[in-house]
Amino acid sequence: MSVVGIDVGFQNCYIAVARSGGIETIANEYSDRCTPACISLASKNRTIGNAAKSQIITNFKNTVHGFKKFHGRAFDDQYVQGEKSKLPYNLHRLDNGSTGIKVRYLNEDKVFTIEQMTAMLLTKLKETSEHALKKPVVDCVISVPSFFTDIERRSLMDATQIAGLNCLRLINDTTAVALAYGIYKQDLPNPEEKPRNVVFVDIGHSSYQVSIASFNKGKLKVLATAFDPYLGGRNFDELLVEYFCGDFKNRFKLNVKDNPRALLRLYQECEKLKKLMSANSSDLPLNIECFMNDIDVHGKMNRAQFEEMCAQLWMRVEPKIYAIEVVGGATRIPAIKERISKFFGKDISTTLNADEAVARGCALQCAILSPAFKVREFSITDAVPFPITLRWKSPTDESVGECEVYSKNHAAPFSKVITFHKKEPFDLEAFYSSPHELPYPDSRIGRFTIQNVVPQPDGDSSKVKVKVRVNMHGIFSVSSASLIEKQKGEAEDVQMETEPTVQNEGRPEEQVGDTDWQKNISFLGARHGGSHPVPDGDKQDQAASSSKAKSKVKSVDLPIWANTTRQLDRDVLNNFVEYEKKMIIQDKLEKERNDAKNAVEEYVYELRDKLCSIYERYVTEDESNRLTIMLEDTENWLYEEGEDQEKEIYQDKLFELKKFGEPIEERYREHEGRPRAFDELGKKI
Ligand code: ATP
Ligand code: K
Ligand code: MG
Repeated sequence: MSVVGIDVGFQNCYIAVARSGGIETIANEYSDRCTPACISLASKNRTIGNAAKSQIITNFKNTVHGFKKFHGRAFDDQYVQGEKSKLPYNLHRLDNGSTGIKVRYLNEDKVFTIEQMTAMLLTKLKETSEHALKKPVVDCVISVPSFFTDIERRSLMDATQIAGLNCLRLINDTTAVALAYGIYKQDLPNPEEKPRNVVFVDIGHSSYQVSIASFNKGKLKVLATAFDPYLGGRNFDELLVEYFCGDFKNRFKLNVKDNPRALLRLYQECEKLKKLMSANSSDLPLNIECFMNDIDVHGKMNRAQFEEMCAQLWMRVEPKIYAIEVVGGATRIPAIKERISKFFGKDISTTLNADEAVARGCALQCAILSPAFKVREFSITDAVPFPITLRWKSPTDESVGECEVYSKNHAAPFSKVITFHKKEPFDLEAFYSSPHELPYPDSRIGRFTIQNVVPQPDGDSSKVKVKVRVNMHGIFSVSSASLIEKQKGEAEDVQMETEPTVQNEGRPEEQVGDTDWQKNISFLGARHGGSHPVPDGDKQDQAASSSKAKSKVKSVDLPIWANTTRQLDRDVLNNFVEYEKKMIIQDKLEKERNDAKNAVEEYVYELRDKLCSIYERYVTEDESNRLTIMLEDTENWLYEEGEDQEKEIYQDKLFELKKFGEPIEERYREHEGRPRAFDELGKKI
């Protein structure tokens, strides 16, 4: 079992793994611990990560980045439409209304879903971890913005499946940071003592997340979360880009926005400038050669100017700050740090690695969930970011009702059992209670039909127990339902209740007793936690047996028909899984083909070099001339008809060359080896 944590950022991804007893962040094939969230599609393959990032400008129409927040969003969504106008690649409306990305791939127009795009990225991250761990990676924990709604989380989960990963938990970014912070702390208060409260701030490229967590020995509980899903480092880049677009229009008469390549270059340069300004308060230059119409442009900016320009954005930083621990690339901006510190009235702390804390937290969570890995017991209770309401109705029954089953900041994961009294199948509709505070346009979560409900033999309503749950991933579901059959002579179940009752479900030892909440609704249990992956509903038996007590009721499981908005169909998902595998093979074949070609090229250079140096003494002039011509021909061939051939053709070419090269190599080695062998012998004597 692999222990891998992945921070899938809007711009930057990081991987941490458990290795030789500790958690470490690992580097990719470019010795870079950051893998850009970037995918470039081409006529023969796709490139992902660093290699793709270097194609942002050259292959701008087919190089995809900045798509993380399209998960679960309709094409017509306001956010998607707003982004669309700024993106160099094309978005496309899929048949089901969701957002697709249209590119040229393998010389064809192709539309990929967002799940497929993220799966591509995950494939790369999976391969990087497999390379580091030298074994297959399937199990992992992946980070997600705390404000992601049900649909966005489901969509991300689909992506993990397409990539062949088994995501044990989607963990909120700031919860991962809290775990990375707390698990090694030796001085946390004892369980019965007053907890230590810490505020975590993560400002990345696209969003701003804050959470307050309380710590005691062996556990952390997220008390509250807050966020601005639309404020991050990119907003500052955008302001700089705007400024220089205006500046270049005035001084150089250039319409940068009409030229996607120039605009992308300007974005890159402005991001660099922004980073430089974090460390420097003096005037800094921005120079781009051959920017547009063969014109070199130059401009300048300093921190004070920048801060003035961003006045609107600083205001958005302030209201939500209570911070102590800050992470995320954009928290390196001095003015941001200043605001945070000012608001809080004390110095902020940056004890965590700003770039890697999320990934490390993910890996730690994975290690905790892994039975194969020993790690300190640490329980994590997260918070529900948006309140969830359940509404019920039957086809004939007039009684429509609803109740908020999860309040804002309610502990999660958490299960509840709701008892209904029904004579026929009925529908449950789950939705977010306060659409206005939702950073997503659709408050629906899903519709769940409780099937096979029948009256009792005597015509009375049946007692139906429905279990709802916010699971490890922060995803809501109606996980099970059962009909309690009345036994003859038992008075207990005969009483008629019109209102359903809600019970919290939890481990018996954690029961906190009844808490009156609303008329006819009582809370009985506690957190549904524990430190092992809990598939939906598997605590059912344990919970049922503990609450069943002495009564001899018979319960019958009821099928549930679930219709959650915009989740991929099984068949569609399976097709995507197969297609991802095909693309992986295609990339592998293309790599082998390129390697074979490079091998020919390298051999040409190597042999030519050696012919006029170390091999000189071992070839006749005639032989050398013939071979030199042959090498030159091969080199020309590589640039002409040999530019784009099958792997086998390159292998044959190399074989041909080696037929001439290797005998020389042998003669050389024999001669060179002889005196050395004598030396060795001499030493022994
Ligand atoms: P998100 O968390 O929104 O999904 P992310 O995780 O990809 O995004 P991070 O890697 O945490 O984002 O941060 C990237 C942002 O931080 C970029 O906007 C980048 O320009 C900015 N950044 C990085 N270093 C600095 C610096 N020294 N000064 C200013 N900004 C910086
Ligand atoms: K990141
Ligand atoms: Mg991030």
